[in-house]
Amino acid sequence: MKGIVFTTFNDMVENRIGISCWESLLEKVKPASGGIYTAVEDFPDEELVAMLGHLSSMTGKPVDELLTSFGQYLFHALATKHPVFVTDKTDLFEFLKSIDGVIHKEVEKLYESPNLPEITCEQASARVLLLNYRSPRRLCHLADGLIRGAAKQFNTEVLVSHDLCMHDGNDHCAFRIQKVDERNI
Ligand code: MNH
Ligand code: ZN
Repeated sequence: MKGIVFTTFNDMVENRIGISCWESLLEKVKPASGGIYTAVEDFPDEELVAMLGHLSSMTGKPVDELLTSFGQYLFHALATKHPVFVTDKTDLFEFLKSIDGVIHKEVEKLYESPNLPEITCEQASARVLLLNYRSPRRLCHLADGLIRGAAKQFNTEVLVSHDLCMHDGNDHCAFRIQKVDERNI
């Protein structure tokens, strides 16, 4: 996982909970980096997973829920760092359809060999987009948060359901994203 994911996780923990929480995560996980993460370097996925586990024990919130909150926070950070991807599109569904073929293609050039998921979209109707997620890292709850972060960015109220999940033995996760408000269609 690229350092930007870790630096953003560090920011979220420090801003939402406090620096002492981040320090205790470092004491428990003892990352080889000592907690000094740089944006384009790679760090072990296991470190993030371990930190989420400890954060879950500390807050009493389930890991999946923490990962979804983190996805929303991460979306905001990525959109701030790379504003062109969000200013380029006016509609949430058009944006989500551009992740695989445009955004993550550019990410391949900006970050050296990133570990990106495969995202495919199918527009089922004017108000419904089906989004499929595939990744050996099975970070679908992060994807859920990123989708919600994107919806907020585009001022679009949505209902998101996670209809198939890799954690239940499926070969991919399927999300159904429904626009609630007529004005966004
Ligand atoms: Mn996207 C990982 C960039 C929007 C889903 N994404 C990453 C990584 C970068 C990144 C960088 C880290 C790669 C690595 O660790 O090696 N993503 C972006 C940017 C935008 C973006 C710049 C928009 C701006 N990403 C989205 C959206 C989704 C998404 C929206 C929602 C479906 N991205 C992911 C997921 C991962 C990821 C999920 C985690 C990797 C994985 O699942 O294997
Ligand atoms: Zn899933």
